[in-house]
Amino acid sequence: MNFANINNCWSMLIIEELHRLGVDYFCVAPGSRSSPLVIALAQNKNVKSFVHFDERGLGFHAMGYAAATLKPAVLICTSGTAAANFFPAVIEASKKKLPLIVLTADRPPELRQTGTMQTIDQVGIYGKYTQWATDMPCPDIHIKPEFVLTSIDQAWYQAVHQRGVVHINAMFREPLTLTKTGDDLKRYTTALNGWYKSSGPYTRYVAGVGPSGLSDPAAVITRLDAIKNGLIVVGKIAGDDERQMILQLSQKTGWPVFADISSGLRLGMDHPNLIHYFDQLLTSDKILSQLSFDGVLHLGGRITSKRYDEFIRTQKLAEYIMVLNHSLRNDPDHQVTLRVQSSVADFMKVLKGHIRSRKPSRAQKLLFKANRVADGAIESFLKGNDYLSEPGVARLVSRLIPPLQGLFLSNSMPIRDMDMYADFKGHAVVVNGNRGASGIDGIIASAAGFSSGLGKPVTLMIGDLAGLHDLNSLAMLRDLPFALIIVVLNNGGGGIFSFLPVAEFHEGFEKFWGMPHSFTFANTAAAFELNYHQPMDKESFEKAYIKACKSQTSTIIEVMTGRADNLKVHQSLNRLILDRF
Ligand SMILES: Cc1ncc(C[n+]2csc(CCOP(=O)(O)OP(=O)(O)O)c2C)c(N)n1
Ligand SMILES: [Mg+2]
Repeated sequence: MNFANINNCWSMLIIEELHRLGVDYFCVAPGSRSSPLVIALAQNKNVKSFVHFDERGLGFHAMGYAAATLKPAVLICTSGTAAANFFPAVIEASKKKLPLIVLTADRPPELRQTGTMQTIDQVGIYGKYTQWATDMPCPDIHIKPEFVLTSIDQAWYQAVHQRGVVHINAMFREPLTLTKTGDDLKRYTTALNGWYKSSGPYTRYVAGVGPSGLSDPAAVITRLDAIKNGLIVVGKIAGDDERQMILQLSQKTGWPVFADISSGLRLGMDHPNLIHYFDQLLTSDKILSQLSFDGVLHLGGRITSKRYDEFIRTQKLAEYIMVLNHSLRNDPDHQVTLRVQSSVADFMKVLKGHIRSRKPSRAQKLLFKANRVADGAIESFLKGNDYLSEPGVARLVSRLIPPLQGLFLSNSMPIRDMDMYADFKGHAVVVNGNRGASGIDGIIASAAGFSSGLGKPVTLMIGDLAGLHDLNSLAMLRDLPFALIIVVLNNGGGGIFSFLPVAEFHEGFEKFWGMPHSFTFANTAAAFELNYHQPMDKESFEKAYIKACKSQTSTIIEVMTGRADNLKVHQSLNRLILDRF
């Protein structure tokens, strides 16, 4: 390696070491102080980069990439408020336990706290949302170059194996470009000759020596076995193997499965034990009066349905077993009696052969029948009129989405509607959403990063306010390798609030919660050179959606609805389902 100066040397070591660790997606926002890092990035031909001017959107893009790949993306920005704009995405990544490496450039110590421009206190700026953070000194020939490599190795280990966000605040003194300074950098880096010749990282970390089995499998099995009327609840899990294992377990135990939209068991999956419409069924007093569970096996992350939370509070549970692959508490109702830190797959392997076969439970038989009834009711309601309702759009997309796409669901109604009304007879596509902090910020950018990570086109379902919140991120679609099909459900404000008790506060509801507006996305689409459709009925929606998916071009499909109507549609649908029981 040839280095122009010490800044260039350290920066090249940083980028090359990250590449050797398998990190190959660098998200960059332009700026001056970060130039040494970005020059080194441009000089390294083995890594991919993505550039966007708005650090807030870029942060969410990197987070979305990590959500799709479970590999860290690197964020690079200049000094000043640029770094602060990564914060919302850092929070979302941290709450999801996703790996993310944030490299913020900073001024040298002699310029900090001197009133010089574009300088803020960046040290530890993301506070407790980081797994690990360090303030890297300015590149200096008096500091061993091995320090740079071991710092990066440690950052990677913290991000990947400890599952979190790491922040490297990297100070640089001028020159920030390739000006030669006369330092003998060949001699300075002689100790790295072995590293140059190899292709691996300097320090290799080996995690978790030994089998990843449970420390006391017998105790887990005994407690699981003591459950008489069990319920399996599934949040976000890893993949197809885990899905199959869960279905086998439910088959064996006869316990019904409540699977969240993010679980991968909700779309394109049919099995007698899968209760797709459990959220709707839990509104029926008739059904509720017949349900009585004494134990829950909760696999993976939390689930979207609030009704499940309300329901489970009413059950006299002897056991609530939660299996999750990280150590954070995930128990807002303080019900968990046994918490297992494990991947679902490892947990299932331990259980294999130890679970006794039982007949399908009474609850399972009842819920299975009710599930079919609910499916018929939703189908007939949506067939019966041509009006493009929000639940209707969710159902249409779930049925029409091509198998090789991903689906990203915005907070707040789009993810709920898909969870409640999606047709399970469509394709089993990968689903994601920002349920870490449940923000309506950065959704377009997250979906774009998710698409890059998946290496597939993505359909994004988003409300109008969440869309307006992240307009800047439409600019990144031009450089996205795959199309983003954005279905905007424009109900002229915050539709979710009509479902909440605050809707009764008539004096200020519209102004402070509903936030009515008459903006549409037609001119927005034109400004960002995106295709645009505004279908008025179901048939034209279907046509527009199929056309957009085929076109492989990023498209906005805007559906105009109304908040008051939306509330009524949800109520009528629910009534129709209940009437059939
Ligand atoms: C960053 C952020 N600000 C505010 C909120 C509170 N909030 C939750 S949903 C919502 C309204 C969303 O409106 P829209 O995107 O149009 O979706 P709709 O509810 O109409 O489906 C707001 C403001 C939030 N979750 N995140
Ligand atoms: Mg809205």
